[in-house]
Amino acid sequence: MIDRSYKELLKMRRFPHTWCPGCGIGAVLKNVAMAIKELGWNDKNTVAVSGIGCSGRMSGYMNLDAVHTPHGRPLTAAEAIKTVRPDLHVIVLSGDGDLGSIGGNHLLHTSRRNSDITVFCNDNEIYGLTGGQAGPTTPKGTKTLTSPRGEHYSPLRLGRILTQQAPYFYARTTVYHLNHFKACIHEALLWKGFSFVDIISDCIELNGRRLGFKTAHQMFKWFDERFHIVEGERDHLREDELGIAKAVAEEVPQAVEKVEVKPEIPMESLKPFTLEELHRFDGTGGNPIYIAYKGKVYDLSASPLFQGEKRMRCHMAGKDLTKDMDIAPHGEDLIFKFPLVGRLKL
Ligand SMILES: Cc1ncc(C[n+]2csc(CCOP(=O)(O)OP(=O)(O)O)c2C)c(N)n1
Ligand code: SF4
Repeated sequence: MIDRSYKELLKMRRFPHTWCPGCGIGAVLKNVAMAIKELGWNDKNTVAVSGIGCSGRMSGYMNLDAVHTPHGRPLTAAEAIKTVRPDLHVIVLSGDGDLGSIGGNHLLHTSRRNSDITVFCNDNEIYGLTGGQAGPTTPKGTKTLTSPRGEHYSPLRLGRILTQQAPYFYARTTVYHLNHFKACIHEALLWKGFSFVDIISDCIELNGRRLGFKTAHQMFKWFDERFHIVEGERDHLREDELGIAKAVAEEVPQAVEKVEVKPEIPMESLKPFTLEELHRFDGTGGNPIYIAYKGKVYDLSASPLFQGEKRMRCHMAGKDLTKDMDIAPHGEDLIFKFPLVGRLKL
């Protein structure tokens, strides 16, 4: 008997849904709900977040606490939820346009921060909801509403972007390769850290038909021609490969800063300068640039602050800057690098 208990996780009262017949989104929603059910997760411990688009409507059909964010912002909301409620499972259900275009910057940084959320990207390679405009993942040459002679630009390679820096989990699958698709969803949900499932899907009405496909099934066969499944541990995927690329955190060696310990020179052995004498060392007439700080005199002639046409800091040359430095403490680092040449005679 077929187990239909996953339907508890769907808001059945909202059905029939708004998606076109044959659209891949239904398969994404159903299989994510099935995987959540299999893991024993429920509306008490799982939250769904979406952006805007046909795909972005998915969270509204889930019988979970759900957030429907503005366009491009599901990752910000998801990361915030996970931050304040780490006990919850947080999933994002959205489209390639929402996540990769207007939400692209959030994708970079949420993945970089390795927030423990799982993203299901219904990647139909088009802006579906708004009528079939070319989106960030539209393959070059594709005829769309906004590129009737073929898309001019190369697509954003989500797989390359998301596997640049460990740790990462990036899976590519399609709505047609069902067993593979299910396995990717399952593994992504269990991954500790940021996981992204790039689900190649169809928008039959506003992309497929323009490309000449008569049915969604014809598009699925096209996915089968374009992609093949690769098994086993992978750290990267080629563009025609379906699989899981993952890597755990790299051990980044910490740079040890070498601090040069200069021997302390006794004050009495330093050359004494009165304030009047110090004023003469202002860089004019071939003189070096001296500055006094906390009773010691330093030679700042080599400092770039005093070089160049404008010699920007020359008003400070030949002076005792102790009081000025009290309000600019980082200046100490600048001064201490330079040779100590004397002391102030009080
Ligand atoms: C700030 C803002 N810009 C643009 C839009 C228009 N808009 C709504 S959905 C969408 C594209 C969604 O594409 P995708 O995420 O790929 O979802 P699909 O509809 O293909 O499932 C755009 C551009 C918007 N709603 N808000
Ligand atoms: S317009 Fe495209 S993406 Fe939107 S529901 Fe229809 S087939 Fe699906």
